[in-house]
Amino acid sequence: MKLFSGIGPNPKLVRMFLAEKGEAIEIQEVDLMAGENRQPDFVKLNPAGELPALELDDGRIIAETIPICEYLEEIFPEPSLFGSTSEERAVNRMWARRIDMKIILPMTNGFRYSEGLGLFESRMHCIPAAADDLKYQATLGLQWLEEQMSDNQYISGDNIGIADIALYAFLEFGKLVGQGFDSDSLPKLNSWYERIAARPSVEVSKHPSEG
Ligand SMILES: N[C@@H](CCC(=O)N[C@@H](CS)C(=O)NCC(=O)O)C(=O)O
Repeated sequence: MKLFSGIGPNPKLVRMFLAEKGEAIEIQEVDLMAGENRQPDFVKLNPAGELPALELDDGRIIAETIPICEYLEEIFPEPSLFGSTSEERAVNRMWARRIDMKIILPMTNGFRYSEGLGLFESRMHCIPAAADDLKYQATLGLQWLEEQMSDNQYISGDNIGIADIALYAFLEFGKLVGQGFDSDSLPKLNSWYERIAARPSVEVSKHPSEG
């Protein structure tokens, strides 16, 4: 099994997920900045031309970050990061989906249509006029999340799960690209962020370019 990985929050999410499980698999670096993921050799593997992608031992490819994590959860069940019961799994998936829709999608498109335009305009249809509104939508998503955060240590309850890992990978990315969150107005989110940032999996899953 081999993970096609590279710079950026989606591959980071999968590396962090593996690190939380204490698993290390073969990693093949793909040069996202140079657009290697959009070249025919890679597009043959993942027609979406995006990272990450997971190559199974029989050569089949699984793409899309959350389905990759769901597969890894099944083959490396402990510790569970999706939940141990049907109800826990539903709650984890619910939060991961909310974070995806309300925060990750507007944040990443906001980046691609502004600071990332030079990199992305030849790769996809970009809408520069939408960038500021998308970034604002992501901040509204974070404000909404702050209001939902209870006294739980983690997004879905008492244990770290897929929703925490997804949110962390993208908030770390947001900080790098001018979409850092306002820690004063989002104190619960900030405490949560510091708690996750201190986990060994954050260090273990760093991209080689981070030193
Ligand atoms: N829907 C995909 C999104 C993957 C994605 O956007 N990956 C980024 C890296 S974080 C990428 O490959 N960007 C380079 C490109 O689109 O050319 C998933 O969930 O895996």
